[in-house]
Amino acid sequence: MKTQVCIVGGGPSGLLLSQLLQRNGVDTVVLERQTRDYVLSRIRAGVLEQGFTRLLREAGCGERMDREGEVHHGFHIAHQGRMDRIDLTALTGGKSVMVYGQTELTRDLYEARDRLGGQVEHSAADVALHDLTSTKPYVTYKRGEQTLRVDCDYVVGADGYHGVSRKSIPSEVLQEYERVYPFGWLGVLSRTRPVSSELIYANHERGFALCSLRSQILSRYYVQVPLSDSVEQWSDDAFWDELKRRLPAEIAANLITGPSIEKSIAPLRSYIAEPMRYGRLLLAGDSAHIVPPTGARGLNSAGSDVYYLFAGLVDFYRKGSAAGLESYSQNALARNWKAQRFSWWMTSLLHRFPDNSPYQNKLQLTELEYLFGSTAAQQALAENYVGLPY
Ligand code: FAS
Ligand code: PHB
Repeated sequence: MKTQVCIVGGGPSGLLLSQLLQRNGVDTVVLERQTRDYVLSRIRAGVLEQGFTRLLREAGCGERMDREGEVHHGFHIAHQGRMDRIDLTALTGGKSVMVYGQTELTRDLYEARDRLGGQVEHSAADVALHDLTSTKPYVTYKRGEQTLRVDCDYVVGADGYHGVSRKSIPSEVLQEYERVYPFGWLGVLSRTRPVSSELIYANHERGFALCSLRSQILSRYYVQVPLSDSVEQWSDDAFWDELKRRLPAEIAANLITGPSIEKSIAPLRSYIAEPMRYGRLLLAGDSAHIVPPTGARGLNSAGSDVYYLFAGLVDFYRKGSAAGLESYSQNALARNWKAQRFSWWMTSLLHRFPDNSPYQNKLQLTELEYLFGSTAAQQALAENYVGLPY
């Protein structure tokens, strides 16, 4: 096969980029290791910033999101027995976020690729990248016993943290930065009415909790658990009881529980790799960076990577200018490091760190006191949560 841009990974990053490029006359092939059903079975992000929703609309994939998604103007932080609200819209001069599940937007992207006749190769095994420092890179992959080859101008690695793309950059070139947290998030999806119309992030001495949602009949809840926990240890009843312990009494009393339709533990890590470009390989999304989900930055950071890549590749093919691609790594890293900072700050603010000293625990509670005593501090939180400019 010959194409202009070969994209490894058919998650939201790879699909959104291929859709935007094809709508602007750039030919792509997407190689996805899993089946479409498997990709759509994963429950992940839930909050989209305006930059991401704009990109989805530009890709012709915003219609169901605008119909079924919920625009949120604020969220709550429960701490020390009280609940305070972050008024995102008032603090950011009118901005808001969209609550619409990653699973749904990925489904919308797949259906849009189908309508446009986009080429997405599923069950592409043993993907390997070749000649990345030449002007004629290529990608091979297996379908059954057959080895196929895709010749292209550029390879985009949108294959997530465990993908092959980042690992194709020589170790002497790649600089990795990482912070692993001593806990994970146990998440439950349930067909129940959400306990609150807006998200509630809870700092509790037993650990962090989050009340989120996908719709008015689909709730998403999380509790912080030790890394040593396994999902088998957590019955639904044990989860609901623990969640209630970590919420203000009046909220816990209104919690509607029900059977979990998905239950999983996600480890938390902060990770970023530099550079995000090596020769004709460009990394996007989780292949280059991971954040703890506390700040809802994960999928949204993938969005700005896709935006920069889309603009740079269209300029390359339409105007013959590689400037956007030359500056891609620098621009994407500048915004991603700010997402790393905010995600680390929100995680440090809201989680119980087992090795914290009493002094550090008091400092954390003081940080919350200061936050809700200072409009400037709340503005700083809000501008990051709704998304810094691209
Ligand atoms: P993805 O990992 O989504 O997609 C990469 C794709 O590449 C996958 O489909 C994979 O099958 C494929 N692939 C991997 N290796 C390959 C290979 N060698 N060849 C071909 N294909 C290959 N973010 C939030 O904002 N909020 C959350 O609550 C949240 N929860 C999360 C929970 C979990 C368990 C995880 C892992 C992430 C979570 N995230 C969350 C972050 C998540 O939403 C990511 O930011 C988002 O999936 C990034 O999308 P992609 O970059 O497309 O990577
Ligand atoms: C979610 O709904 O899955 C969600 C929302 C906000 C976060 C993390 C996860 O910060």
